[in-house]
Amino acid sequence: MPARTLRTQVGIIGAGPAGLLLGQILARAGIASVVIEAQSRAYVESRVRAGLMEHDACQQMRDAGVGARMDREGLVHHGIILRFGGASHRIPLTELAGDRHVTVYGQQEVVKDLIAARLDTDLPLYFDAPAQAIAGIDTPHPSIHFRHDGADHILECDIIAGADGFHGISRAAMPAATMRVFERVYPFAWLGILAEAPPASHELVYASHDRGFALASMRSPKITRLYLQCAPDENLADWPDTRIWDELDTRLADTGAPALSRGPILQRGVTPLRSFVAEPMRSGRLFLLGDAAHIVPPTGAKGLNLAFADVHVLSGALIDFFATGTTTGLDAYSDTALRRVWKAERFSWWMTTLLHRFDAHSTFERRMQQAELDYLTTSRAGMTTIAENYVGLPLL
Ligand code: RFL
Ligand code: PHB
Repeated sequence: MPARTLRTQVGIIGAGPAGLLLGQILARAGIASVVIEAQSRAYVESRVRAGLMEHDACQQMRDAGVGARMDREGLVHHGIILRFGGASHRIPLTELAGDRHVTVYGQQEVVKDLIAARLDTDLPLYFDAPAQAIAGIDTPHPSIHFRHDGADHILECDIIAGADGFHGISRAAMPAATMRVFERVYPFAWLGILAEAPPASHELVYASHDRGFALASMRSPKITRLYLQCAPDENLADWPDTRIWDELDTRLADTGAPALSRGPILQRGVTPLRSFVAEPMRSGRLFLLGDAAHIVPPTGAKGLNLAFADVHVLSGALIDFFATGTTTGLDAYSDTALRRVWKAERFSWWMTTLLHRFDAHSTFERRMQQAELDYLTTSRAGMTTIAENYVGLPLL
């Protein structure tokens, strides 16, 4: 059977936060797109990942007309807690970072809101439609080859947005000769759980402990999200529920704070930690966004926010391009996006290095971490550095 040929202005590979937000902003500007997603709708709507949105990322949701439920249900936070040596130290984010705050709102809720908005338009979003090849990126009409409903499809476009995450096909379609990759793989991972238990703290707690890092986050007043530093090849079968809770209690201990409430564990998983940047983020008519171009370790809560920041830069450039034919914004996309990407990479790497236990560290290096934490939490300048980065650097 011959392949079915479709046409659009922007072909978007991936219905994660990056691809969906891009499609939504373009739709509101009258620009047609087709979104192609390898997985099912149920799968992408239930994938538990990020939870923390920067100040400007929330505004991007509102500006795209999808902020109403986030504003109703999201939890606004004005501070975070750094916990070490058994004591808690609050970083007053809003006070130090120009009246900006962060919002706890699960990534799958962001994805659900964006999918619902997409389905309200008559623009196509194909689930269970893996892109298999990208062709003609150096021509005015590149194309995406994908499978859907047992048939081959070819999507002809003016522009391709590769928003297909770290394991997608878009980055691999960039010419290897001009691409540079920068990478750090950390010697640990995070064991994450979602539990039906009220959070013990109203604010997120980042704990540095001799046994390893731990993080207490949340999704709602009834649901906690908790993480433990573990080995990269950690076997979940070795972690019955009581071991997970006991280890969280040990690492998150603070005599002055309430203990964790325990409850049924609804979801669990192990996430490796990596820093990764591919440069440039554009070749010809193919533009990479989000995790397809860069990965940060989750310690700084930057991945989703960085994907949104890429969308901000690319959507502006595409709106100009389709309105006037100018390529100025498109030509500047990679350099503009990368300036912010590298600063988020730096913050995420620094928070990771500051808070985790490294087996290769000597006792001297552990003392350096403790002295740095002590400095940061007692200096207004130190706390301001954390606050400014945590609420998010300005969009470019
Ligand atoms: P995504 O979300 O990976 O979406 C890519 C989509 O592309 C699809 N796809 C394809 N579709 C068609 N054809 C193909 N050949 C395809 N190959 C792949 C995939 O199925 C998928 O639906 O990338 P995007 O949009 O760039 O979004 C990035 C974010 O998902 C990611 O950065 C964050 O989740 C990272 N992250 C966090 N970010 C934050 O900003 N704040 C946080 O608090 C935070 N916590 C986290 C995190 C990531 C975590 N994990 C599990 C990696 C916590 C964790 C545990
Ligand atoms: C989360 O709630 O999933 C979360 C929050 C903050 C992080 C990472 C993950 O730094």
